[in-house]
Amino acid sequence: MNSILDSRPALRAVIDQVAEVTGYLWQKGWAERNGGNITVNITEHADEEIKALPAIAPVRQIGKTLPHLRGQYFYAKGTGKRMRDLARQPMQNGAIIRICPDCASYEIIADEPVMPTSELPSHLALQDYLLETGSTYKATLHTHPIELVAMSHSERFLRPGEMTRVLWSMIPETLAFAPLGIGIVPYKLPGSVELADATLEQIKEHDVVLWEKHGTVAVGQDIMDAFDQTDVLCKAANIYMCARSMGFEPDGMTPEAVREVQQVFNLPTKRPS
Ligand code: 2HA
Ligand code: ZN
Repeated sequence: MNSILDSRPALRAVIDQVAEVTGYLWQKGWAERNGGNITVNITEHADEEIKALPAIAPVRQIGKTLPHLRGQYFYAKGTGKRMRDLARQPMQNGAIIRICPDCASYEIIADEPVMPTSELPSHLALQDYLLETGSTYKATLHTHPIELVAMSHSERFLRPGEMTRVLWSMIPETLAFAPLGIGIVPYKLPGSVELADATLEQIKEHDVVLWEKHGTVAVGQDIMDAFDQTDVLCKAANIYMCARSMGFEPDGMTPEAVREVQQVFNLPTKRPS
């Protein structure tokens, strides 16, 4: 079967990277069944031939009007599809969509009529914000990282700044690579517009957003970058968990050591929030 990727090596490379990352998500245990979802803005690869492609499924509503998305193209994981299947067959477990001129609906154009992720409102709200702010980020990743979700079951870690403070203090790299920390969104219905709105507010000031008792959302230059952001924070949570399993509350780096890393590496001197 013909694929939109045929004779488009640059677009194929983007989709190959998505497939590589979904393999990691499965291996890490973050992607049970159809858990998690991905969008990548591929508009820069939309040549005249792609722009002329007709819709292959009826137009569907996003649930939000997103004014910066007019005419933009995205690869989106399919709803109900497994990350581990996507790793082998990205175009059978995801699709290319085009945002319609009303900025409130979309159509699928390739390769197959695979309906996009149930979390499309959240993903596209973030993509709209990235375009609005002139960001070069293209990818959004929602996944279910075990240790971070476990921490979100504790009232202590839902307090503003507390989870960021603890994670930053586990290992200097967390601070260096996630200098804005992790933002918390109180529990909301998966796939809802309320969840999308709350996520957007938190991503403005954080590297990664944690949905209480559900999962994370990250944005990045590409999907590998979004994965790394999540992985760095999950590593810190894992160290915290290992210390607790050994029977003690970890001391954590001192506030002075944290400030020193912020200064030496020229990081934004943000207080945990
Ligand atoms: O795609 O993870 O939040 C399944 C989900 C919904
Ligand atoms: Zn989810």
